[in-house]
Amino acid sequence: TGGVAGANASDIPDSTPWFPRKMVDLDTFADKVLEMGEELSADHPGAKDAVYRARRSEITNIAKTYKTGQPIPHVEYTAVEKETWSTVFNKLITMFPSYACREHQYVFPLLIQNCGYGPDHIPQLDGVSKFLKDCTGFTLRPVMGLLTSRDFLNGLAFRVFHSTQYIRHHSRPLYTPEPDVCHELLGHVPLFANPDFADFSQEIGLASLGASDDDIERLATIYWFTVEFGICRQGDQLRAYGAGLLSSFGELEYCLSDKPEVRPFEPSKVAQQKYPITEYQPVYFVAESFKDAQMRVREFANSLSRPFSVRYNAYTESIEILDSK
Ligand code: HBI
Ligand code: FE
Repeated sequence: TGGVAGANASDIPDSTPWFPRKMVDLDTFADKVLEMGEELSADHPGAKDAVYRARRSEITNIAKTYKTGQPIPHVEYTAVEKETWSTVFNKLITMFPSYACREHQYVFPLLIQNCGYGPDHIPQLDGVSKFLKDCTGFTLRPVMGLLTSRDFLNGLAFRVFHSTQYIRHHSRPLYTPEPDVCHELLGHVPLFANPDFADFSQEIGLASLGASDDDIERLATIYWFTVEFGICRQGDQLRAYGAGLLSSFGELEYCLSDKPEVRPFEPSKVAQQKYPITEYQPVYFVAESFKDAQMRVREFANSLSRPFSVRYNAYTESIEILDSK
C-alpha cells in the first residue's frame, strides 16, 4: 500500500532509464526514428522511385515538426495514393465480416460515418484522432517511421498512438514492409475506439516506463502478439484483433485457418516467444477478452524488475510515481 511519492526525480533509482513524465515530453521522440524514417532500405518497393521518396519526406516532415497540442496538418493525397488506398480498402472490407473481431466490426461503420472512411478517400489523422479522443481518450501523433520499442510503448502510457501518415508504394498495394496509413487506419484505429482495448494497450505502456532493456523486450513481444497479431475468442469462434492481421488480407485468412498453432494468452510465456517479422506467424495467442488480457498483463508487469509503479493522471496528462508496488 504505497503512498503517492512527490514529483521529485530522486524517488526513483538513478539507474532507471529516462521516461516521459508529461505529455509534452513525447515531443522529444519526433526526430528519433529507426530505419526507414528518412531512408528506404534497398529492397523497399519504393527505394528506386525518386518521386515516391520525395513525397515521403514531404509527409514525414509533418511528424518531424509536430508538437503536442497542435492539430495534425492535413495531407492532400494524390490520385495515385488514393488508388492504392482504394485497392487495400476494397479488398479488406470483404474479409472483415468473417474474420475481424466484433469490436472492430462495431466501430467500422462509425468511422465511415464520422471520419470519412471509404474506398475513395483516405481519412485524415486529425479527424480520426478527435474521434478516438471522444471514444476512449486515445489520440494519434504523427510519426516519421519506426520508433524504438521503448519510445513507441512509452507513448501508449499516455494513451497516445504514434501513427504514420504516408502510404505504401503503388507498385505493391497489398504488401508493405513497414507501417503505413492503411495499416494504422484499417488495423489499429478501430480497436483503439474500444474502451477495454484502450485500457489493455495503456497497461503495456505504463509497464514500459523506466523499464529495463530486457523488460522492454518482453513487453514489445507481448505487444507484438496482441496489438499486432492477436486473436481472440468470440463465442465458439476465433477472430482477429491484431492490426498486423486486420491489415493483411493474406495473413488474416491464414491466422484463422488450421495451419498455425494457437495457444492461450499467458504473458509470461508470450514474452519468451521468438517471432519472424517478414513471414506469417507460426503461432498465435488467444485472448479470452481484453479485460482478461489487461489483468494478466498487469500481473505480469508486477513481476518485472522495476522497483516502483506508476499511474497516469488524465487531468494533468502526466505520470505519477507510486513508491512501492
Ligand atoms: N514504431 N512508428 C512505429 N509503429 C509501430 O507499430 C512500432 C514502432 N516501433 C516498435 C514497434 N512498433 C513494435 O514492433 C514493438 O517493438 C513495440
Ligand atoms: Fe502496427
